[in-house]
Amino acid sequence: KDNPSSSSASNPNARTIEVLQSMCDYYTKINDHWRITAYRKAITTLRQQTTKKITTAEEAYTLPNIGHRIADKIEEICNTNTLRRLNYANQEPMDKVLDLFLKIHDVGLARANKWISQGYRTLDDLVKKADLTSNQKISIEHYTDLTSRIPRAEVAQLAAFVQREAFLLDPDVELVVGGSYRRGADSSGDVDFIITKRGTSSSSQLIPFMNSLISVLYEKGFLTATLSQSRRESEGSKFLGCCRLPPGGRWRRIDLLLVPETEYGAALIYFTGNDIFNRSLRLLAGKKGMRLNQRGLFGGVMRGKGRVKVTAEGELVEGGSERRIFEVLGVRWRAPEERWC
Ligand code: DCP
Ligand code: MG
Ligand code: MN
Repeated sequence: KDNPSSSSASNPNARTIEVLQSMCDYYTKINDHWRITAYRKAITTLRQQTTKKITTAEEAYTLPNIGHRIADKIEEICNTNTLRRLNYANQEPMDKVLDLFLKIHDVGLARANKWISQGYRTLDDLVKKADLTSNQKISIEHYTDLTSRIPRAEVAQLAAFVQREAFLLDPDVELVVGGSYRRGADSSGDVDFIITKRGTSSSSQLIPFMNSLISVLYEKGFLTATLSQSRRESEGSKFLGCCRLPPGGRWRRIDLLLVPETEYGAALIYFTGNDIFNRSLRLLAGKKGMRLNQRGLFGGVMRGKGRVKVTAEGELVEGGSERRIFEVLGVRWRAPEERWC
């Protein structure tokens, strides 16, 4: 950059290269591999233009390894001597670093800000200098895969893989993909399975099945990591992990949630979302003196004059049927595709 030794000092495109290099440095800081490569290639091309100053986007675009976006930037640099985008990037670089860190599994605002205050700016900084949990390491190691959206068709393939193995273990177990997939999304952040079996009234009854399923899925090379697994009924039995389509598919996040038949409807509502829709249903339940959570719709929770709280949660009004919960709440049935908020 401030290095006059190379041919860049005499290159008519020196200023353009300098500004592009600042953009490249910025993308390096936030680990945007794709853009880092694009900028590096464009800079290499410009370095080779030792006799002609490239001033228009049109000219730039005819050169090798310069795409439309960077071509436009080259024209902007020639017209204004800088880039608006660069000023913006330098004003809010920490927001970008924060976003980068917050996408790591088990990293919240406090942790991310602590790392920033310790001077860490890239995933590489974290790997080399920070004290990481094993989940954080996994999540950084497969950062690009795990933060990419999963195309709907791939969610369907992943689901079919799990459903097949589950059927072989116990044909009476039902597995539904909830989350954004059930709402009809084109792509999902993860695969959310809701698992139940007729005749169950406690999720602990499904734990032996879940343990067998997890071992089989590991044996088949489908599961690649366990991020957390709760076995106590009070926590709701669940498995959070990573998987891939064997052989060699991209790493994806998968959640398995075990629910007894008696709570299936409430769990379906909760894990289908979206979160805003859930919040509004809960609010509505509250207004009607009821309480909705992922285990059921409870009544008798109004305290005070004339009404006594029956149990910690109130008495169960409905848990098993999604449709019944809508009915009791007095709201029109909304198909999952209509639950975007
Ligand atoms: N959920 C919620 N409140 C939260 C987190 C989750 O109500 N704070 C519910 C609603 C979500 C569902 O759980 O739809 C699944 O959570 P995900 O984080 O997997 O979200 P989605 O599946 O909706 O979206 P994505 O495609 O990003 O996975
Ligand atoms: Mg999801
Ligand atoms: Mn999820």
